Amino acid sequence: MRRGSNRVTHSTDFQAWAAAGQSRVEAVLLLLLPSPEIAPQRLHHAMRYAVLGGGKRVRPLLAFAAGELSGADPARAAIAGAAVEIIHAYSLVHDDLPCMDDDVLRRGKPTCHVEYDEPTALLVGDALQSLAFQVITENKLNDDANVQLQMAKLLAAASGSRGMAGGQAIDLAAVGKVLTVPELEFMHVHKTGAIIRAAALLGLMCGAPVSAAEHAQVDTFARLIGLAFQVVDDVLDVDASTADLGKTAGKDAEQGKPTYVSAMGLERAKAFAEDLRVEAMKSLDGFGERALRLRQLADFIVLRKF
Ligand code: GRG
Repeated sequence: MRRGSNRVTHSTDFQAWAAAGQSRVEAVLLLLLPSPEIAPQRLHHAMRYAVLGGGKRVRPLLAFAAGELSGADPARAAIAGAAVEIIHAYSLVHDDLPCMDDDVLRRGKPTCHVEYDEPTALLVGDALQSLAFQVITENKLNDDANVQLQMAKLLAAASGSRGMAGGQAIDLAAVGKVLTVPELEFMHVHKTGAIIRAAALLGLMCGAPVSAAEHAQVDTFARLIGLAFQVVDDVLDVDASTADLGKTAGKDAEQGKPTYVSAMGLERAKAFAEDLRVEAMKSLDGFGERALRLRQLADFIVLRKF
Protein backbone atom coordinates (compact mmCIF):
# COMPACT_ATOMS: atom_id res chain seq x y z
CA MET A 1 0.00 0.00 0.00
CA ARG A 2 1.34 3.41 -0.90
CA ARG A 3 1.94 5.18 2.37
CA GLY A 4 2.03 8.55 0.63
CA SER A 5 -1.67 8.22 -0.17
CA ASN A 6 -2.36 7.48 3.47
CA ARG A 7 -0.85 10.83 4.33
CA VAL A 8 -3.10 12.52 1.77
CA THR A 9 -6.20 10.88 3.22
CA HIS A 10 -5.38 11.97 6.72
CA SER A 11 -4.20 15.42 5.76
CA THR A 12 -5.90 18.21 7.63
CA ASP A 13 -6.79 19.71 4.24
CA PHE A 14 -8.84 16.66 3.24
CA GLN A 15 -10.41 16.37 6.66
CA ALA A 16 -11.46 20.01 6.61
CA TRP A 17 -12.90 19.64 3.09
CA ALA A 18 -14.80 16.48 4.07
CA ALA A 19 -16.12 18.05 7.28
CA ALA A 20 -17.34 21.09 5.34
CA GLY A 21 -19.07 18.82 2.78
CA GLN A 22 -20.66 16.73 5.51
CA SER A 23 -21.99 19.86 7.24
CA ARG A 24 -23.28 21.24 3.98
CA VAL A 25 -25.18 18.08 3.09
CA GLU A 26 -26.51 17.74 6.64
CA ALA A 27 -27.96 21.25 6.37
CA VAL A 28 -29.55 20.42 3.02
CA LEU A 29 -31.00 17.15 4.35
CA LEU A 30 -32.46 19.01 7.34
CA LEU A 31 -34.34 21.28 4.94
CA LEU A 32 -35.40 18.54 2.52
CA LEU A 33 -36.89 16.17 5.08
CA PRO A 34 -40.48 16.84 6.11
CA SER A 35 -40.81 18.67 9.42
CA PRO A 36 -41.62 16.44 12.40
CA GLU A 37 -44.40 18.93 13.20
CA ILE A 38 -46.30 17.96 10.05
CA ALA A 39 -48.68 14.97 10.06
CA PRO A 40 -48.01 12.09 10.09
CA GLN A 41 -45.59 13.18 12.80
CA ARG A 42 -44.37 9.74 13.80
CA LEU A 43 -43.42 8.81 10.22
CA HIS A 44 -41.65 12.15 9.73
CA HIS A 45 -39.80 11.72 13.03
CA ALA A 46 -38.68 8.27 11.93
CA MET A 47 -37.54 9.51 8.50
CA ARG A 48 -35.38 12.13 10.17
CA TYR A 49 -34.06 9.56 12.63
CA ALA A 50 -32.97 7.35 9.72
CA VAL A 51 -31.26 10.09 7.72
CA LEU A 52 -29.90 12.78 10.03
CA GLY A 53 -26.90 12.87 12.32
CA GLY A 54 -24.98 9.82 11.20
CA GLY A 55 -23.02 8.12 8.50
CA LYS A 56 -19.88 9.04 6.70
CA ARG A 57 -21.76 10.80 3.87
CA VAL A 58 -19.38 9.21 1.35
CA ARG A 59 -21.89 9.43 -1.49
CA PRO A 60 -22.54 13.19 -1.18
CA LEU A 61 -18.79 13.73 -0.84
CA LEU A 62 -18.34 11.86 -4.13
CA ALA A 63 -20.93 14.15 -5.72
CA PHE A 64 -19.05 17.25 -4.50
CA ALA A 65 -15.70 15.84 -5.64
CA ALA A 66 -16.91 14.83 -9.10
CA GLY A 67 -18.66 18.18 -9.40
CA GLU A 68 -15.24 19.85 -9.08
CA LEU A 69 -14.31 18.30 -12.45
CA SER A 70 -17.17 20.03 -14.26
CA GLY A 71 -17.22 23.27 -12.28
CA ALA A 72 -20.55 22.35 -10.70
CA ASP A 73 -22.17 24.79 -8.31
CA PRO A 74 -21.66 23.09 -4.90
CA ALA A 75 -25.23 24.03 -3.98
CA ARG A 76 -26.46 21.86 -6.87
CA ALA A 77 -24.03 19.04 -6.11
CA ALA A 78 -25.26 19.12 -2.51
CA ILE A 79 -28.86 18.52 -3.64
CA ALA A 80 -27.80 15.69 -5.96
CA GLY A 81 -25.66 14.16 -3.21
CA ALA A 82 -28.50 14.51 -0.71
CA ALA A 83 -30.89 12.67 -3.05
CA VAL A 84 -28.43 9.76 -3.25
CA GLU A 85 -27.93 9.82 0.52
CA ILE A 86 -31.71 9.64 1.01
CA ILE A 87 -31.82 6.54 -1.23
CA HIS A 88 -28.89 5.10 0.74
CA ALA A 89 -30.66 5.76 4.07
CA TYR A 90 -33.81 4.03 2.80
CA SER A 91 -31.75 1.01 1.75
CA LEU A 92 -30.17 0.76 5.19
CA VAL A 93 -33.55 0.95 6.95
CA HIS A 94 -34.98 -1.83 4.77
CA ASP A 95 -31.77 -3.89 4.90
CA ASP A 96 -31.91 -3.88 8.72
CA LEU A 97 -35.49 -5.23 8.86
CA PRO A 98 -36.05 -8.71 10.30
CA CYS A 99 -37.07 -10.00 6.85
CA MET A 100 -33.65 -9.00 5.49
CA ASP A 101 -30.48 -8.70 7.58
CA ASP A 102 -32.34 -8.41 10.90
CA ASP A 103 -29.98 -6.01 12.63
CA VAL A 104 -30.43 -3.93 15.77
CA LEU A 105 -27.58 -1.41 15.44
CA ARG A 106 -26.91 1.11 12.69
CA ARG A 107 -24.74 4.23 12.79
CA GLY A 108 -24.23 3.58 16.51
CA LYS A 109 -27.96 3.76 17.26
CA PRO A 110 -30.85 1.28 17.42
CA THR A 111 -32.06 0.49 13.89
CA CYS A 112 -35.20 2.25 12.71
CA HIS A 113 -37.55 -0.70 13.30
CA VAL A 114 -36.13 -1.18 16.82
CA GLU A 115 -36.51 2.51 17.70
CA TYR A 116 -39.97 2.74 16.11
CA ASP A 117 -41.59 -0.46 14.77
CA GLU A 118 -41.46 -2.62 11.65
CA PRO A 119 -44.40 -1.08 9.76
CA THR A 120 -43.01 2.39 10.40
CA ALA A 121 -39.55 1.35 9.19
CA LEU A 122 -41.05 -0.11 6.03
CA LEU A 123 -42.89 3.15 5.36
CA VAL A 124 -39.78 5.20 6.17
CA GLY A 125 -37.95 3.40 3.37
CA ASP A 126 -40.85 3.84 0.96
CA ALA A 127 -41.26 7.52 1.75
CA LEU A 128 -37.52 8.21 1.57
CA GLN A 129 -37.31 6.62 -1.85
CA SER A 130 -40.14 8.85 -3.11
CA LEU A 131 -38.57 11.88 -1.48
CA ALA A 132 -35.26 11.29 -3.29
CA PHE A 133 -37.00 11.50 -6.67
CA GLN A 134 -38.99 14.55 -5.61
CA VAL A 135 -35.70 16.19 -4.60
CA ILE A 136 -33.92 15.38 -7.84
CA THR A 137 -36.78 16.51 -10.04
CA GLU A 138 -38.08 19.65 -8.30
CA ASN A 139 -34.72 21.37 -7.77
CA LYS A 140 -32.84 22.84 -10.72
CA LEU A 141 -29.61 20.86 -10.97
CA ASN A 142 -28.62 21.66 -14.55
CA ASP A 143 -29.62 24.50 -16.87
CA ASP A 144 -30.41 21.91 -19.54
CA ALA A 145 -33.68 20.15 -18.65
CA ASN A 146 -32.66 17.15 -20.76
CA VAL A 147 -29.56 16.63 -18.65
CA GLN A 148 -31.68 16.82 -15.51
CA LEU A 149 -34.03 14.19 -16.94
CA GLN A 150 -31.00 11.96 -17.58
CA MET A 151 -30.01 12.51 -13.95
CA ALA A 152 -33.39 11.34 -12.65
CA LYS A 153 -33.19 8.29 -14.94
CA LEU A 154 -29.69 7.51 -13.69
CA LEU A 155 -30.79 7.57 -10.06
CA ALA A 156 -33.84 5.42 -10.84
CA ALA A 157 -31.77 2.83 -12.70
CA ALA A 158 -29.14 2.76 -9.95
CA SER A 159 -31.77 2.17 -7.26
CA GLY A 160 -33.97 -0.34 -9.04
CA SER A 161 -34.02 -4.01 -9.95
CA ARG A 162 -31.04 -3.61 -12.28
CA GLY A 163 -29.17 -1.70 -9.61
CA MET A 164 -29.25 -1.68 -5.82
CA ALA A 165 -32.55 -3.53 -5.26
CA GLY A 166 -31.48 -6.22 -7.74
CA GLY A 167 -28.15 -6.56 -5.97
CA GLN A 168 -29.98 -6.97 -2.69
CA ALA A 169 -32.12 -9.74 -4.23
CA ILE A 170 -28.97 -11.55 -5.37
CA ASP A 171 -27.46 -11.05 -1.90
CA LEU A 172 -30.49 -12.59 -0.17
CA ALA A 173 -30.48 -15.55 -2.55
CA ALA A 174 -26.76 -16.12 -1.95
CA VAL A 175 -26.98 -16.79 1.79
CA GLY A 176 -25.40 -20.14 2.60
CA LYS A 177 -23.92 -20.47 -0.89
CA VAL A 178 -20.38 -20.24 -2.18
CA LEU A 179 -20.00 -17.59 -4.87
CA THR A 180 -17.10 -17.25 -7.26
CA VAL A 181 -15.27 -13.95 -7.35
CA PRO A 182 -17.00 -12.91 -10.64
CA GLU A 183 -20.38 -13.76 -9.08
CA LEU A 184 -19.52 -11.69 -6.02
CA GLU A 185 -18.49 -8.83 -8.25
CA PHE A 186 -21.78 -9.00 -10.17
CA MET A 187 -23.71 -8.86 -6.89
CA HIS A 188 -21.79 -5.94 -5.45
CA VAL A 189 -21.55 -3.85 -8.60
CA HIS A 190 -25.34 -3.77 -8.28
CA LYS A 191 -25.97 -3.76 -4.53
CA THR A 192 -23.34 -1.26 -3.39
CA GLY A 193 -21.66 -0.01 -6.54
CA ALA A 194 -24.65 1.29 -8.48
CA ILE A 195 -25.55 4.18 -6.20
CA ILE A 196 -21.92 5.03 -5.51
CA ARG A 197 -21.48 5.33 -9.28
CA ALA A 198 -24.67 7.40 -9.46
CA ALA A 199 -23.40 9.77 -6.77
CA ALA A 200 -20.23 10.56 -8.71
CA LEU A 201 -21.96 10.88 -12.09
CA LEU A 202 -24.77 13.04 -10.70
CA GLY A 203 -22.23 15.41 -9.12
CA LEU A 204 -20.42 15.60 -12.45
CA MET A 205 -23.67 16.23 -14.33
CA CYS A 206 -24.50 19.22 -12.11
CA GLY A 207 -21.76 21.13 -13.91
CA ALA A 208 -20.83 22.09 -17.46
CA PRO A 209 -20.81 19.31 -20.06
CA VAL A 210 -17.59 17.27 -20.14
CA SER A 211 -16.35 15.24 -23.08
CA ALA A 212 -17.61 11.67 -23.52
CA ALA A 213 -14.09 10.47 -22.75
CA GLU A 214 -13.97 12.41 -19.47
CA HIS A 215 -17.44 11.17 -18.52
CA ALA A 216 -16.26 7.61 -19.16
CA GLN A 217 -13.17 8.18 -17.01
CA VAL A 218 -15.31 9.27 -14.06
CA ASP A 219 -17.65 6.35 -14.69
CA THR A 220 -14.72 3.91 -14.58
CA PHE A 221 -13.38 5.55 -11.42
CA ALA A 222 -16.77 5.31 -9.72
CA ARG A 223 -17.28 1.66 -10.69
CA LEU A 224 -13.86 0.70 -9.35
CA ILE A 225 -14.21 2.64 -6.14
CA GLY A 226 -17.74 1.32 -5.61
CA LEU A 227 -16.42 -2.21 -5.77
CA ALA A 228 -13.48 -1.31 -3.54
CA PHE A 229 -15.97 0.12 -1.04
CA GLN A 230 -17.66 -3.28 -0.77
CA VAL A 231 -14.40 -5.24 -0.57
CA VAL A 232 -13.35 -3.00 2.34
CA ASP A 233 -16.78 -3.41 3.92
CA ASP A 234 -16.26 -7.20 3.85
CA VAL A 235 -12.77 -6.82 5.32
CA LEU A 236 -14.00 -4.53 8.11
CA ASP A 237 -16.78 -6.97 8.98
CA VAL A 238 -14.07 -9.38 10.20
CA ASP A 239 -11.32 -6.89 11.02
CA ALA A 240 -13.07 -4.10 12.95
CA SER A 241 -15.13 -3.85 16.12
CA THR A 242 -18.83 -3.19 16.51
CA ALA A 243 -17.93 0.02 18.36
CA ASP A 244 -15.77 1.28 15.49
CA LEU A 245 -18.30 0.33 12.82
CA GLY A 246 -21.42 1.53 14.64
CA LYS A 247 -23.09 -1.65 13.34
CA THR A 248 -22.80 -5.28 14.33
CA ALA A 249 -19.42 -6.68 13.28
CA GLY A 250 -19.03 -10.31 12.20
CA LYS A 251 -22.55 -10.54 10.73
CA ASP A 252 -21.47 -11.84 7.31
CA ALA A 253 -19.91 -15.04 8.66
CA GLU A 254 -22.69 -15.46 11.24
CA GLN A 255 -25.32 -15.30 8.50
CA GLY A 256 -23.37 -17.49 6.07
CA LYS A 257 -22.97 -14.69 3.52
CA PRO A 258 -20.42 -15.10 0.74
CA THR A 259 -17.91 -12.24 0.91
CA TYR A 260 -14.56 -11.31 -0.58
CA VAL A 261 -12.99 -12.53 2.66
CA SER A 262 -14.70 -15.93 2.44
CA ALA A 263 -13.84 -16.19 -1.27
CA MET A 264 -10.22 -14.98 -1.15
CA GLY A 265 -9.10 -14.86 2.47
CA LEU A 266 -8.48 -11.70 4.47
CA GLU A 267 -5.05 -10.75 3.13
CA ARG A 268 -5.94 -11.25 -0.53
CA ALA A 269 -9.14 -9.28 -0.05
CA LYS A 270 -7.11 -6.39 1.39
CA ALA A 271 -4.69 -6.60 -1.54
CA PHE A 272 -7.62 -6.66 -3.98
CA ALA A 273 -9.03 -3.46 -2.46
CA GLU A 274 -5.64 -1.83 -2.90
CA ASP A 275 -5.45 -3.00 -6.54
CA LEU A 276 -8.86 -1.46 -7.18
CA ARG A 277 -7.73 1.80 -5.57
CA VAL A 278 -4.66 1.95 -7.81
CA GLU A 279 -6.78 1.21 -10.92
CA ALA A 280 -9.28 3.87 -9.87
CA MET A 281 -6.47 6.42 -9.53
CA LYS A 282 -5.23 5.57 -13.04
CA SER A 283 -8.66 6.25 -14.48
CA LEU A 284 -8.31 9.88 -13.35
CA ASP A 285 -5.13 10.46 -15.38
CA GLY A 286 -5.21 13.76 -17.18
CA PHE A 287 -7.53 15.57 -14.77
CA GLY A 288 -4.67 17.00 -12.73
CA GLU A 289 -5.55 19.05 -9.66
CA ARG A 290 -9.26 19.08 -10.54
CA ALA A 291 -9.45 15.43 -9.39
CA LEU A 292 -7.63 15.96 -6.08
CA ARG A 293 -10.76 15.39 -3.99
CA LEU A 294 -11.74 12.27 -5.93
CA ARG A 295 -8.25 10.84 -5.36
CA GLN A 296 -8.43 11.65 -1.67
CA LEU A 297 -11.86 10.02 -1.42
CA ALA A 298 -10.52 6.89 -3.10
CA ASP A 299 -7.82 6.79 -0.46
CA PHE A 300 -10.36 7.33 2.29
CA ILE A 301 -12.67 4.59 1.01
CA VAL A 302 -9.91 2.00 0.87
CA LEU A 303 -7.89 3.03 3.93
CA ARG A 304 -10.83 3.72 6.27
CA LYS A 305 -11.15 1.82 9.55
CA PHE A 306 -14.93 2.27 10.00
C1 GRG B 1 -33.04 -2.90 0.85
C2 GRG B 1 -33.27 -2.36 -1.61
C3 GRG B 1 -32.41 -2.60 -0.44
C4 GRG B 1 -31.09 -2.54 -0.59
C5 GRG B 1 -30.13 -2.68 0.49
C6 GRG B 1 -26.96 -1.09 0.41
C7 GRG B 1 -27.76 -2.24 0.85
C8 GRG B 1 -28.77 -2.73 -0.11
C9 GRG B 1 -27.63 -2.79 2.05
C10 GRG B 1 -26.69 -2.35 3.07
C11 GRG B 1 -25.99 -3.52 3.63
C12 GRG B 1 -24.57 -3.32 3.62
C13 GRG B 1 -23.91 -3.28 4.95
C14 GRG B 1 -23.91 -3.21 2.48
C15 GRG B 1 -22.46 -3.06 2.42
C16 GRG B 1 -22.01 -1.76 1.89
C17 GRG B 1 -22.71 -0.65 2.51
C18 GRG B 1 -23.75 -0.03 1.68
C19 GRG B 1 -22.42 -0.23 3.73
C20 GRG B 1 -23.04 0.91 4.39
O1 GRG B 1 -22.65 2.10 3.77
P1 GRG B 1 -21.74 3.16 4.52
O2 GRG B 1 -20.53 2.49 5.13
O3 GRG B 1 -22.70 3.59 5.70
O4 GRG B 1 -21.49 4.31 3.61
P2 GRG B 1 -22.85 5.01 6.41
O5 GRG B 1 -23.58 4.68 7.68
O6 GRG B 1 -21.48 5.57 6.66
O7 GRG B 1 -23.67 5.86 5.49
